[in-house]
Amino acid sequence: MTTVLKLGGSVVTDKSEPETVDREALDDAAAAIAAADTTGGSDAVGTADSDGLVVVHGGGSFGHHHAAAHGVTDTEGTHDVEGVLAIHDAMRELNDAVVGALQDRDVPALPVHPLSTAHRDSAGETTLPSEQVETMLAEEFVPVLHGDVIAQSNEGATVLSGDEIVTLLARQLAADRVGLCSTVPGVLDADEVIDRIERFEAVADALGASDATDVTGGMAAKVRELLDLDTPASIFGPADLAAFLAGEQPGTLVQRRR
Ligand code: IP8
Repeated sequence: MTTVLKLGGSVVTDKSEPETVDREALDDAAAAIAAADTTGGSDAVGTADSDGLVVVHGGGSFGHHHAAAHGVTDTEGTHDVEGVLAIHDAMRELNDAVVGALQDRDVPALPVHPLSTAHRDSAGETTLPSEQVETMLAEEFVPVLHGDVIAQSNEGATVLSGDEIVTLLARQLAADRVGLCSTVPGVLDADEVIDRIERFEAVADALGASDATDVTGGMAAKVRELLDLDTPASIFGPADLAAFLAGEQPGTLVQRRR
């Protein structure tokens, strides 16, 4: 069983204070991961080589304000090397905290920094080689990736979000499960968690998105990308992380009807 889990930046950081880890929330997440079988378990499915858990985390109060300060987005790049390093260093610091919290709970976590492995072409197509992650999984480590800046042809460097990493890895690893742990308990329709999403059009109104193009980003963009995956994806809050890792489907299940 291969699982790709994203810990949202807002879950593990205090977004009201620049570069502040939410230690309690991070430790709770690390404890839930430590209690789960991260090596795939005896009922593992899929190829033995890729069994296990991959963790990806977002930027929260670390990457985003540096990216904004340097005018860098996922499409607008910079050639200012100090700016690129400021964003990357902030994300590396948060990654150190996440890896450290997992190691403190005896989870065999190892950092993977996308700046050193990924790139984009001038059309915005991202390449994130997964062999390193697959080898770590085969050796029973838990790779921990993060949203980052990466080199992009003709743009200098642009932002690679944790969400894009999740969808790229889910495809490349042929993951069995995807989980997005966010600050909300699922995709909400007037404060009610939607159990299951099979078509974007069915929830476009609730997400405040247009049927045609998604210009709102946020939850609407997440749902669209997850619907394009073959892998079932759950969106849930921190209180449901242990249940997700135990194999349940808390929050909202996003899976296109095929
Ligand atoms: O929070 C963004 O990752 P996200 C990372 O998953 C940076 O969108 C560098 C701002």
